[in-house]
Amino acid sequence: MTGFLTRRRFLVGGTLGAGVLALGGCDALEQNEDVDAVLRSAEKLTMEAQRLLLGQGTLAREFSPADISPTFRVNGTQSPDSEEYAALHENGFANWRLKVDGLVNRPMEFSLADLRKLPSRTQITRHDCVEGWSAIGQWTGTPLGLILQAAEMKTEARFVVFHCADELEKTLDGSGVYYESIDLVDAFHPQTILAYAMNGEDLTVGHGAPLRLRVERQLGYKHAKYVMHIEIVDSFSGLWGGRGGFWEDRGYQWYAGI
Ligand SMILES: Nc1nc2c(c(=O)[nH]1)N[C@H]1C(S)=C(S)[C@@H](COP(=O)(O)O)O[C@H]1N2
Ligand SMILES: [Mo]
Repeated sequence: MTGFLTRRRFLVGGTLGAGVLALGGCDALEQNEDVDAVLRSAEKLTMEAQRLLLGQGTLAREFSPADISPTFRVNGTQSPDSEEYAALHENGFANWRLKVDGLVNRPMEFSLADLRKLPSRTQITRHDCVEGWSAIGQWTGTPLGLILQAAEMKTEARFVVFHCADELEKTLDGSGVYYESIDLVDAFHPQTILAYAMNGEDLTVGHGAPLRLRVERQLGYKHAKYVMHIEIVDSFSGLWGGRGGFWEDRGYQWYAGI
């Protein structure tokens, strides 16, 4: 039953996106062509999401507000320590831009305000860390599929890579930049969102401000925090250790299904 309601909510969200588009001349939307392009493709995404749901679309379990954990641990990086990130944080991420490029016909850029104008999805899910702890939280953000649809991926596209602002330990080839990747099935899954809010508030630095991935059918380390740049690729062999993620390069599974 929960699953049914969840699907409805997502599909209603998509319809709403097309509705917003019909308003056309709204001032707030004229600022960024990339925002307009996302809205134009929202209806098509709804159709594709529906097909996905009728096919193999298993949803991660969703919970009620009463289930939200009173404390949600901050894990891995607590705060990226680069000067660039500090400067972005200092003025409330007003100068932060999410870049979307790689194997796309339309490279795009979004401010946080741009993302907030797009149709959003809110979900209460359980986060499971490979280290053995779990916590339930509510996440709100932009469906990743909306962004990818508008960027028009090329036919060679196979993976979505998330480049993050932080570095952890630098053990391999001198770099410890955090990054992650998922395939297109997970990328277009209705619960895969770029979250800018947690439990109804702006994402904190600890939890990945200003934007973090939620990919609910996989373990915690796939949920990249501090996402700065999304790159569409046909292979991740050329990136860092070549296994598709910071922890994957250090021996963890690339597909971390729960
Ligand atoms: N950029 C970045 N993303 C990251 C991490 C990190 O250290 N850096 N840690 C991962 C791990 S192992 C987990 S369990 C979750 C923790 O998210 P939280 O701090 O919001 O609990 O973020 C994941 N994403
Ligand atoms: Mo984790």
